[in-house]
Amino acid sequence: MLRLWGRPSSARTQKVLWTLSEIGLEFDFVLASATMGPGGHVSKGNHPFGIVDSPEYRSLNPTGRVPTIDDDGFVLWESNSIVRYLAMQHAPDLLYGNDIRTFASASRWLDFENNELLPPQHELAMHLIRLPEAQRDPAAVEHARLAFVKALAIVETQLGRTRFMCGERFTYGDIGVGIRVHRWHLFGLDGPSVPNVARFYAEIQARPGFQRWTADPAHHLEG
Ligand SMILES: N[C@@H](CCC(=O)N[C@@H](CS)C(=O)NCC(=O)O)C(=O)O
Repeated sequence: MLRLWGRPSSARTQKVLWTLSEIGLEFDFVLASATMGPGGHVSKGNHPFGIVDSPEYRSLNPTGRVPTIDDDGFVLWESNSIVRYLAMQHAPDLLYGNDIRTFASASRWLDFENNELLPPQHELAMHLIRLPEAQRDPAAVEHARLAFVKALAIVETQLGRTRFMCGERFTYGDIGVGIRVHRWHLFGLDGPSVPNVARFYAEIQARPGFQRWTADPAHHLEG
């Protein structure tokens, strides 16, 4: 059976969890992290899930980060590569219409999520939630908020042209953006009106994969 190492509060792990759920693959989920544990972030004195510092895990993933998968002996890390692999190996029709250009378009939006939406949102998570209050910086929050809003405008424009990020049907390119839109909504910060994003957000919230692994606010707001 496929095995996944990660943690539920990791948006990168959630990309893999949501993908697995869309496909309907059964898997073992091994809780692993150096920075988060059952009680929250280690900066608040909590014990981490661990595993990632063990020689066994490092032999699978030398970065010591999550997520990692083992699919019947094929080991892979880097969340976006895992999502692409799962789509190609297990569900090309479902996740990109078995079409190379749709695959490439979805791959682009996954990279955009990683490069443009993730960095400011990571800053927001640290300075709004994860760091001890004395270390939180309102200027860092404002800087990250503006950077996120700028990237979100690009998503808004795309969703004004197409129902989903890559056209009229759901693809794996919607997963990364979908998680960031959800987390942004939960943060409750000021931002411009984005009606196309709102329509998209309502659509993805109806998907069982979103509901199972991404919806729970605790996976975004606790740390
Ligand atoms: N580029 C890597 C980054 C992996 C990464 O930074 N993962 C975070 C969780 S989102 C992590 O391992 N944090 C430390 C930990 O939880 O031990 C990927 O996309 O998989």
